[in-house]
Amino acid sequence: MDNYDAIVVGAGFSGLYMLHRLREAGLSARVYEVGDNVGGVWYWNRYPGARCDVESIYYNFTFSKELLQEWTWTSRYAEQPEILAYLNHVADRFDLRRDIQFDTRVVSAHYIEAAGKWRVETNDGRVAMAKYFISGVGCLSTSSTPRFEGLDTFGGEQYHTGTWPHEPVSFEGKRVGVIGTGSSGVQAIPQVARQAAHLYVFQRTAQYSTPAANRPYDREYVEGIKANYPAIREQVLKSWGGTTTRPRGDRCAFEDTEAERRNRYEQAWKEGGWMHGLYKDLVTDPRANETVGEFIRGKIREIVKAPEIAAKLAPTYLYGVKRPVMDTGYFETYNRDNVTLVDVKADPIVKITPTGLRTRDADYPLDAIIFATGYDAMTGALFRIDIRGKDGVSLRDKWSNGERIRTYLGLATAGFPNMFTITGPESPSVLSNMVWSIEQHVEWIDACIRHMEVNRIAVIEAKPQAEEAWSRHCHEVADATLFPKGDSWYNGSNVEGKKMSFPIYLAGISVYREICDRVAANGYDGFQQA
Ligand code: FAD
Ligand code: N01
Repeated sequence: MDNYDAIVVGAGFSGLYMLHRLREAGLSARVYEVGDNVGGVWYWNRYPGARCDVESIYYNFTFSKELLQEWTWTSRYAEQPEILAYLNHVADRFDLRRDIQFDTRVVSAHYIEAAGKWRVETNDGRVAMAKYFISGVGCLSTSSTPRFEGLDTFGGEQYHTGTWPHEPVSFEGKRVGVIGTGSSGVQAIPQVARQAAHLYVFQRTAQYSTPAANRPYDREYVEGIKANYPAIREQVLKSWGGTTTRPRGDRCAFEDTEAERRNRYEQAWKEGGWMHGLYKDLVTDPRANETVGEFIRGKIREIVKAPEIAAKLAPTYLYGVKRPVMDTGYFETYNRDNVTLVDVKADPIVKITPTGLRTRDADYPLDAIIFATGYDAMTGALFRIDIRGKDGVSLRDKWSNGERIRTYLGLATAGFPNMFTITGPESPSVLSNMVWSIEQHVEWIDACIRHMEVNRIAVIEAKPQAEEAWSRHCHEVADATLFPKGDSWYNGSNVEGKKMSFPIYLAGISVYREICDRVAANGYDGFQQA
């Protein structure tokens, strides 16, 4: 049996940086990764059009000045191959691969109280022990395909955006169906439409999408950013979401006149990017929210030539309560002759057939189906591991399958000693620039582990009262916004039968960092240590 100081699951941004810090602390560590290489999301998501939607210059590590200086992004929103190349560069530069075991899934992790260690079993039947068990499994790493009747009978090609083949895929001359119009679908649809003989988009919920306004970076701009990085970092640390792309508005929507609001929205539409931060009450006041919602619907009506298609594409829910999307030519795609929009709320999917897809009212013959149906998010990857803490209690049961998540700071949960969750539920995670949130968590965990090693502490565990208070606070903050009011993967409503308490801390990354730092400065307040 192998023994390590720490076991880390996942070799995306989280696992890679965690491994680096553990090594720097002089600890032995093992990373297990299902894929055959590093990259996480950027290893798996190779669908056409995949790119980040946090600007590239912010969507990278900042822990190494040298790394920051030597890597140069080529466009505002880097494409998947470039981000994957970056993560491979990080792995090589810090010589990380030798402690990563690829093609290996962690199937269980049980806390053995008598030993004060985690017993971790992998799908090759091997067992390893470690004092620390750290999850870097990702919030969006478990793809979800709805259980459509007849799914297995389809004779054509099937893809999910989140597990795209590594070989080139051509849709040339094919009839293709895309199910799903979230970020992945919206990125893929314009690209697939350019290749396919005919593209059918099966839309259940219309999507608020705003232009990305992607552009190549010019060298001068990137050099300017690099020269200025310390100051930029300071600004980002004070921000709500982890970028300075568009500072959050300090006014309410109705403090401006209609014409002023319109100007502001027009300007933002031209610049590209999300719009929910333009006024400070857009995500708290439904009336304010409606002003930006109606602006985007107006844009859809302007872009899409056929009024009946524009009407189907116009979302009616609150803007921002589903993760807003950024696109490159998404709505324009519906002006093409080879694209058909099928509203599957009005005409539901009945089954997949050997030759295509059947809705209640029609049959669609297809050569390929792309499932852009998203993820079993936030808890999916954690629950696929049989994680058991003290007294054999499983994490899945403790959190009632997600309905009653309880964490302390999103980093730890009572009853699961020496276990840490990078970007775990009830941290800012997916409503922030995740790379910065990952760095913050990794550095906090690293400092906590160093504190334990220096002070010869064997066990650290969140106190139940501390996590109860944190969870309550987390919900209070969320309930003061519109976010929990929508159906989205944030609360699991995209996955049949799933229900989740709203699992994201919404006070912003700067407030959150201060709280985490204070907990550490106070000797890990809220944790019991032995
Ligand atoms: P991941 O990258 O998801 O890596 C987790 C790894 O853990 C995976 O490789 C997985 O195979 C492995 N794993 C899981 N379970 C096990 C197991 N049991 N055993 C072994 N290995 C396991 N965020 C942003 O902030 N900005 C963006 O622009 C952005 N774009 C995105 C685009 C896409 C298409 C997607 C899906 C997500 C995007 N995200 C974005 C969110 C993204 O999740 C994070 O930015 C970041 O990549 C997460 O890194 P991670 O290492 O925490 O998780
Ligand atoms: O997944 P989603 P995603 N029948 O859950 C539909 C990140 N990301 O992969 O809304 C028919 O958003 C579902 O419909 P509905 C980002 O955080 C970032 O697109 O549930 N349709 C929806 O339209 C993002 O938010 C980028 O009614 C069904 C779609 O499938 C997150 O990952 C790019 C259905 C799923 O949308 C997830 O995005 C990609 C059914 N039975 C991803 N079930 C960037 O740009 C589901 N749908 C950086």
